[in-house]
Amino acid sequence: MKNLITKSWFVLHFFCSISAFAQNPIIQTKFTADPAPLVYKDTVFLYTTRDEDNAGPGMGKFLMKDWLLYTSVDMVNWTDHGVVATLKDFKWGRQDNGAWAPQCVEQDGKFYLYCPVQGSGIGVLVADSPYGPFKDPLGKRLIETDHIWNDIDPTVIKDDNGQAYLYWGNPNLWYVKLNKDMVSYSGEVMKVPGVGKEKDQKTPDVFHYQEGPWGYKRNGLYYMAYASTCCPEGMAYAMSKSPEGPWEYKGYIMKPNKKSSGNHPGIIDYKGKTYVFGFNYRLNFMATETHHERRSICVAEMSYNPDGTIQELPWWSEEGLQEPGNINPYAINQAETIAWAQGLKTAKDSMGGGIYVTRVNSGDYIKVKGVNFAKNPKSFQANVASSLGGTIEIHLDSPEGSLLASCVVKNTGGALNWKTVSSKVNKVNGNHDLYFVFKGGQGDLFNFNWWKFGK
Ligand code: FUB
Repeated sequence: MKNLITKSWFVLHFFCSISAFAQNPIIQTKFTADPAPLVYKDTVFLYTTRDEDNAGPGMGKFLMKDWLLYTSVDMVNWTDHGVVATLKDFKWGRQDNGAWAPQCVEQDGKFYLYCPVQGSGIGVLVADSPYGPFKDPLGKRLIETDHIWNDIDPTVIKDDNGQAYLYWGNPNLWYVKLNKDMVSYSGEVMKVPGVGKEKDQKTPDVFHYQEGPWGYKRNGLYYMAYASTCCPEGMAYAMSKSPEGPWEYKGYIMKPNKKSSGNHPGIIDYKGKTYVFGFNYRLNFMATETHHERRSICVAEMSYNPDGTIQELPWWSEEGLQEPGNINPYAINQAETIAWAQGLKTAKDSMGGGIYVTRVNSGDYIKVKGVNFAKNPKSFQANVASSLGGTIEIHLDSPEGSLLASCVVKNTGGALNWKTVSSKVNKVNGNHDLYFVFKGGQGDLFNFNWWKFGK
């Protein structure tokens, strides 16, 4: 097992050597899938599933044990918050695998994370904060059905009158009315007619529905986006005037592409634009020709026509979003706030600290997009921990761009023995992308917790 993990990491390290200007996929330090974005106050909370680095070869060979959280305030720099929930949070579910596509919704200041445990059913966790901690208030699955293996991929539509609906399923789409408490429901489990496979298998599914529904209400219209018939899956959608239907198929948001057996929509409006998240296998296929369920979340801007229908998008671009980024260099910035990373990983401090950047080897780098130097900085500070040591070089606008600072990291007495080191800075002003390029000898150089510039 250890060998497999090391090998997978080595491969990830190697294949991340792609364009320093790419923005898709948006997370490079882990394999992520099933994006579930939530806009809360001024922040995008992106809940994801995680494909383990050592998921074996073969289609459908998922290895998924926990759910992750990333946040962003500019859509291009994403902060890693690590694991937000795991299979262990559902004592009644299988514990070995099956942490599939979740969705988190906010209601009256509480956060409800609906999670499928594949083969055990759909559960719900509740927290007072979008960061968690999430707890299981029921101690059992939320939805009682006799088709437990099909009960995956929950999504919620909250109507203006306060009524919330939970939808889910593969290859059919079911729904129930949630009660006000958001952790119980009233009435029967209903199947959305015409969507998915009818019992006789003769009726064609005009919706091309497979799984991964993502429901929402916008300008008085109800939308149901979803992964279209496998495989490969595209992203399609239906619209309705009521959360209870009838739904009308409207076409593709993104056509299927043989590069990716799966896809899975998550859609938000944020700061005046609409964004659709999904995933591809780009990082996997840059490393190997073999299919592994090691997926990577991507994002694109999405537009509506005047009648509310959605304009079809091309396949995920490698460039991704070109939003400018919004980083204040004079505040403490977490090292795990990343627009693009080459080679390194993130981990949680087992001594009670937060997430930090680790497995930093010579030549690895982190890009942070849109750092606004309103004033010439006087110094650079980095919080690091190391037994080996190395140098953090800061370059402007590309990994080879002009050198802003060169900060030496010496042995701090241990991999979690955090110390703040500093260096002088060359003159800079205006808006720049920063590339933290790590240099040193062989092996893991140091761990990197946070950075800031002194005014
Ligand atoms: O990620 C596991 C499963 O694959 C999800 O629940 C489905 O939507 C598909 O993405």
